[in-house]
Amino acid sequence: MIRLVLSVLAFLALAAWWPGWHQAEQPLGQAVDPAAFVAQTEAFAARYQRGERVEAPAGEVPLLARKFEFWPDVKLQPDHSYRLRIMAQDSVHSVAVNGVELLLVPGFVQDIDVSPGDQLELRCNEYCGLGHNRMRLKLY
Ligand SMILES: [Cu+2]
Repeated sequence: MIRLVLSVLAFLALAAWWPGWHQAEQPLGQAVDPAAFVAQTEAFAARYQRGERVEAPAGEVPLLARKFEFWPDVKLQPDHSYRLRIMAQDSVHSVAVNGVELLLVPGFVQDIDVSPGDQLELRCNEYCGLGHNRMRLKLY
């Protein structure tokens, strides 16, 4: 009997210790009203559109990840810092930049702070369809 108890305890101890069992769920970011965030991003893009690109003033920049682009096509000023606020619009994507990768899910906004000198090409690392490989955005 004692052996059975000990082996059950050993099993439970191993299970508790085993990597992955207690891994925190990947944070999804801040829950938002998706339609409101899309509207906010569209308003931002319309306001700062300069020719082909959107020239963002320093501060917060809302972005949408969707098949197969990060939108709008923002151009950051090289001597300013920004907080990118990104939400997936149509399906699950991800954003990888500067060695950080965040999962993007519709309805949740992920924040990424970027500074001058960072290597700033956003890319999606979550396969999202045939145009997935094109899903990149150079920010500066
Ligand atoms: Cu993708």
